Amino acid sequence: MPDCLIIGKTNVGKSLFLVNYAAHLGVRELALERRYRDGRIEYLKLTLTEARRKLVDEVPHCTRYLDTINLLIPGGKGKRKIALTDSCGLTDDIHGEEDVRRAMASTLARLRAVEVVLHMLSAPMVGEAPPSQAVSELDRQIARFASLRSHYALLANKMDLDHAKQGLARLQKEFAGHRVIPISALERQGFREVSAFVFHAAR
Ligand SMILES: Nc1nc2c(ncn2[C@@H]2O[C@H](COP(=O)(O)OP(=O)(O)O)[C@@H](O)[C@H]2O)c(=O)[nH]1
Ligand SMILES: [Mg+2]
Repeated sequence: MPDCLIIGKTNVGKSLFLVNYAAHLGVRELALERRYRDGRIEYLKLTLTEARRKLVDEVPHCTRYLDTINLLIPGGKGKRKIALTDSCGLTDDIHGEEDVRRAMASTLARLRAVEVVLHMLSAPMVGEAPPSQAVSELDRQIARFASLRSHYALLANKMDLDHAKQGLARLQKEFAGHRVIPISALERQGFREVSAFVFHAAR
């Protein structure tokens, strides 16, 4: 089964996307495989409400493990199975906490191993920033690295917010040549386009 990784900075909406995208695909209860850095694996069953409460955070924080769910992605005449993993948010600077640095390292290790990468950015953040700071070096490196080895798409999230359109236009220019899919994890917009991309990538 192809592995698909959601990667990006903290607070861009990775975890909310995981939950709401699963809901959009008809999942009513999330069966999560939670992999800790030391190799320990925990299996959790969460309702969508529980998952949103436990996984999504307004205060930027780091998911210190990799959470994976199996999904059936519709497309064409059939469905394809993928394993979708939510990862620890990355930061531009070296994080002060050892634990977080290690979690980020596991995210990068996973990035090397997966077939499909969904690289998430916050479109309003990109739109609001001064042009020179709109896209960070970290995001450029993820794009460069991931697009060479995996099926790669950039998800421009939070399209429901102000400045998102401007951010999307910037992303399309900065990442010309890459697939950029505008979405709102909150309002579940753009999910069919994500499915179309993942379905083809997962063949
Ligand atoms: N308005 C809006 N808020 C969002 C969207 N996606 C995520 N958020 C919010 O952004 C914050 C961070 O979300 P989270 O999924 O925890 O981000 P993560 O750190 O990348 O996993 C939470 O307060 C979410 O409710 C979106 O599409 N629109
Ligand atoms: Mg998260």
